[in-house]
Amino acid sequence: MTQPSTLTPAQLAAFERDGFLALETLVPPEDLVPIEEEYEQLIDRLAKELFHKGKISQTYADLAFGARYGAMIAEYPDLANFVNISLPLLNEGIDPDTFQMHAGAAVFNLMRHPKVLDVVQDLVGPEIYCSPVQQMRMKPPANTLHSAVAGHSNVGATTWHQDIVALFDEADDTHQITVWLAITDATIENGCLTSVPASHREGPKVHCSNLAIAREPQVPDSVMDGREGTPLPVQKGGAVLFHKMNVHRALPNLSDGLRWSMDLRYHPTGQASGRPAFPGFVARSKSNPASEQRDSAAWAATWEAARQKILSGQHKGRLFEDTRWNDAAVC
Ligand SMILES: O=C(O)CCC(=O)C(=O)O
Repeated sequence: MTQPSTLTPAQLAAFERDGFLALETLVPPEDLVPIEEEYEQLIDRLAKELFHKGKISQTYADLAFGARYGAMIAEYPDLANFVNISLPLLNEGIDPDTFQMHAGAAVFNLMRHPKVLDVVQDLVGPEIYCSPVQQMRMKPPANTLHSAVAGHSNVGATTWHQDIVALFDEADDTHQITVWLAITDATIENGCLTSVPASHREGPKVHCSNLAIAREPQVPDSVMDGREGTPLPVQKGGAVLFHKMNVHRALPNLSDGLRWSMDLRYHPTGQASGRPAFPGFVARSKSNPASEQRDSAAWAATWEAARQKILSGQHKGRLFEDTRWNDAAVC
């Protein structure tokens, strides 16, 4: 160990037993200020650009951040792409205008936050790769959602799934950990996660494609068999850690405010991410500290290079695994 363990033996045992661990607090809320400011500026810039292009009817400049984002996305559902921290998960129908993402410095700095990497190190060891399998989920109140995005898990509720389902089989042996980070408080009312304890020991589940949006695969009700899972509310700056086989979902946002989180994934350096078209980076290395990516602009450039490669047709193959364990007899 390069440093004292952050997770207690009881927490490590709980993660092993349940396949998840909720940390009521992890990143100090003051360390979330840069991302709040970065997104405030992003939304302000996008409001002006989208209004100028006639995509939204006004800039909503008089609204507070969450309400402004909610009003904009209600008019322009593709806004979800512009605020996300991954390129869209599309295998066909890619439109260069909306094949967008946000790769800002505050996002990068949170991915490398020492408190995040310390808990990841306790689970995967000291050679830590930050996977490109990552999402920013900004969820306005469910009753304000445009029908075009209501079924999209970055904006509306998230259906039951195991994280491994969205990875190509190159990552079947990858020791991937999800770190789900709450940027606002996550409550039962505003759509916190719920997870089925010990489901990571049950093997892969049938996932059916949700044809509404990007074919997001989900475990059908017939397979869930009435199981509701354990709700996992955490405070702003808190986190939930997941095993890649754990079955979980997020509840709808029934509050009148924004519910905001980011999910990050890490695995030991050298293992496959399961999403080869997208770039990850070495987040921490005990054996070779010089290999760590510490430059947010260089990291952003890797995403732009991937975007150009995909748009130009140089990337051969699908971007996103959306068909694994899709058993027609069940779906
Ligand atoms: O936040 C959400 O809505 C879902 C997150 C999730 O399912 C995940 O991180 O794997």
